[in-house]
Amino acid sequence: MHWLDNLGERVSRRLAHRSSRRGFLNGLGKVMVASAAILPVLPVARAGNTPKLTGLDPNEIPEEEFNSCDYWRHCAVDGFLCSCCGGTASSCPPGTTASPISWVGTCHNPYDGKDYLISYNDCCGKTACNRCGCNTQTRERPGYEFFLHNDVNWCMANDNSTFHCTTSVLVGLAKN
Ligand code: ABN
Repeated sequence: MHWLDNLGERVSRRLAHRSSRRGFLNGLGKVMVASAAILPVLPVARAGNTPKLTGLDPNEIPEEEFNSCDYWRHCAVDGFLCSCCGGTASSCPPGTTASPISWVGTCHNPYDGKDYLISYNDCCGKTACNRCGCNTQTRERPGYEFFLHNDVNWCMANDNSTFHCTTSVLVGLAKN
């Protein structure tokens, strides 16, 4: 083993002679900076961190989409969306009163693939809001099938039957 000891000593001495601690730290620093720059751009599956949209919470949907007639919850609305008139999709604007009777539609939520019952209650007691007018007709029937027709002023039973806007109240899951 004597020759191996000698060889090891010679190699170590040569290495020590040619390198310095500062040089080693310099190299190590460069490797650390380079890896910090490269690692974040490596392809990593991050899909698990993205919250899955339910389509049920208005706060998770951009206002523009929520106030569009194409938003799934408004699939059978006939009126001005109350969320554009100072109320929300499920509450009337100040100074108006919800109609106790309504048209109930069944809408498909594309976010979770389920069908929901939506009650389209009118808000009554102020002149027509005239913003975000929608007339979507999923599963609506002609006027002679009165209770399957949504082109009706549901404020008719209110003290003040002036129609202002319509809410799209989520009732619950539809049973198929
Ligand atoms: N349900 C909204 C509405 C009000 C008045 C007339 C037609 C439809």
